[in-house]
Amino acid sequence: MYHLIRSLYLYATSKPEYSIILLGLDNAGKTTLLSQIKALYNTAVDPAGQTGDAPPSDTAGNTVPTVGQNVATIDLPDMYLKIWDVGGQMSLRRLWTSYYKSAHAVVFVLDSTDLGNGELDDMPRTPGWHGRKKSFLNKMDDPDEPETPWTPMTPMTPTMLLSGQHQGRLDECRAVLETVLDSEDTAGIPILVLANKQDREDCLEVVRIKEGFVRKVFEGEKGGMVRDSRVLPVSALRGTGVKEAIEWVKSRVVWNKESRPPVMR
Ligand SMILES: Nc1nc2c(ncn2[C@@H]2O[C@H](COP(=O)(O)OP(=O)(O)O)[C@@H](O)[C@H]2O)c(=O)[nH]1
Ligand SMILES: [Mg+2]
Repeated sequence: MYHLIRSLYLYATSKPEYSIILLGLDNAGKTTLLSQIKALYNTAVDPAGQTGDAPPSDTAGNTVPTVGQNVATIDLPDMYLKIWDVGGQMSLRRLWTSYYKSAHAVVFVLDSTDLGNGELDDMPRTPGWHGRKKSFLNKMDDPDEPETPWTPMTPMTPTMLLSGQHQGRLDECRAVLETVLDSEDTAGIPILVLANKQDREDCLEVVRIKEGFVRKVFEGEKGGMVRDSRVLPVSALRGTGVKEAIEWVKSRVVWNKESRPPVMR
């Protein structure tokens, strides 16, 4: 009888916990985003003890490059969201795979000011291309790899060089996103791509990021299976769009709970 009551009590008081991983290149704004999420959700208590809307944090952008991981759990009425910010520097990216199996969703953060014009080469073939496209990340391991992994769709002109119009870290970003999509442990889990730093004047518009970059990567040979995905504009620094992003993640992890069940807490 005791056990039955205890189980009923635990059932009635527990909530599902879903894990989310924040991925993206270093400097994309992952740590800022996590601080902003904490500010918007965890301190949202007004003097009457009621949960309300907290103001965005002014200090969320005071970050240092992440070594190791930051983690925060936000306590929502119907679930816990445990959000992992794992460092984005090249040397730390290989650790990401250890988080994939237990993740219920991936949030991939892009720096919208570091993607050049956002145009990917449709057919990224070089003269030595022989039927496969190697990841930028594996290039150094492969002696057969042609020297240039892919050529830009719009060749650089002297005017572009002088005006500073370059591709930013577009190719690196593509390679990293492809590696995430290519892993069998992320197969089928929802992926939210956040076009961050939309507060900056020099940012690339979200529609160009969506059509020019994200769609091509998702539809490319490394895009893998059809999956639940979305591209949303945010400013992690100001907090704009952050709640919409969390709402999308919340609805999608619930949708996908049959294939990746939450942990009950
Ligand atoms: N203007 C602007 N700057 C941002 C935004 N998000 C992050 N940053 C800045 O970008 C830099 C890198 O941010 P950080 O969160 O450390 O990136 P991480 O390496 O992905 O964790 C910091 O100087 C942040 O203040 C944003 O939305 N707008
Ligand atoms: Mg960081």
